[in-house]
Amino acid sequence: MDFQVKPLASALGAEVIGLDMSKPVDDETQARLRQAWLQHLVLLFRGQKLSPQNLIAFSRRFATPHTHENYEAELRHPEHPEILLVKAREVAGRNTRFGEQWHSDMSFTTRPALASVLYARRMPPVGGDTCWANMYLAYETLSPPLRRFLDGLEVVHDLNHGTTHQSRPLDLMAASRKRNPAVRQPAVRVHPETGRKALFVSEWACPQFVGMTREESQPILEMLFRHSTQPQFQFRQMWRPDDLLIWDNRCTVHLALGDYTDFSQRELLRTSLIGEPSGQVLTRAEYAGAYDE
Ligand SMILES: O=C(O)CCC(=O)C(=O)O
Repeated sequence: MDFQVKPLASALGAEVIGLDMSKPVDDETQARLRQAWLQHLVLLFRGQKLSPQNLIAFSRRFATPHTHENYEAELRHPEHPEILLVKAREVAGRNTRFGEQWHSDMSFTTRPALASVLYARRMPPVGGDTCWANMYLAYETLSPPLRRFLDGLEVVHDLNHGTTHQSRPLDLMAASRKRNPAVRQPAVRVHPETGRKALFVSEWACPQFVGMTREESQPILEMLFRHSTQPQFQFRQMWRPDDLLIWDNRCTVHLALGDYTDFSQRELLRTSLIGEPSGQVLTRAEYAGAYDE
């Protein structure tokens, strides 16, 4: 099957032109798509008319979709637990959006997502873009001493560290922590398919390095968050309805911009593809102070 791949930014992101992803794809085409994806990290397919089943079938060609047991039930599609409903909703009286801070999906679990897929259903006329940053470049552009320092380090990934969760009442926080206890992850991961190293820290999830205090960790982490998300490492997606996009969570972080006011206008469907095992759940002793007694 014939298709073109058009880069959309210098750092990452490309559009695939000429394929209808509601139809089956032969093995050779799928292998070429995977190569393009590994090279560009984010692939966009415009104008796709997909049913939930088509979306799951597209996702399954890359890896097994997660069924999202560790997410709140109301976020899951009522008939297809492989699909998350990505839209703003009210939690404890506050409008909450998905992905308000930079993150890599499910990094706060011991099976961080290999990839995620978003399919745009409704979009506001302006705003609501999503940005991705290339974490290979983030790692490779650090100085050799800092790379050596990070190579041996582990970092805490905690879903409840994010600002969305921090503003929740304690009972919701406790339920959330029960579903997703904090984990330790390598600060630098070797991508299993490309062999390249990528920085694995994010503003949403990472309060500190393992074995270091928060006071010691925070200046270094803040520098890494700034460094890794600088504009020249980014691709920005301006959504249109029927856009289908897949990204590699093993070497990117992303952020949803909240610059729109009518929350009912934006809705996407997401699948999360199960990744390689990584990290371990932290004990209370290892992550002192973060658990509410
Ligand atoms: O709404 C978006 O654009 C992105 C949502 C997001 O961050 C996620 O699904 O992880």
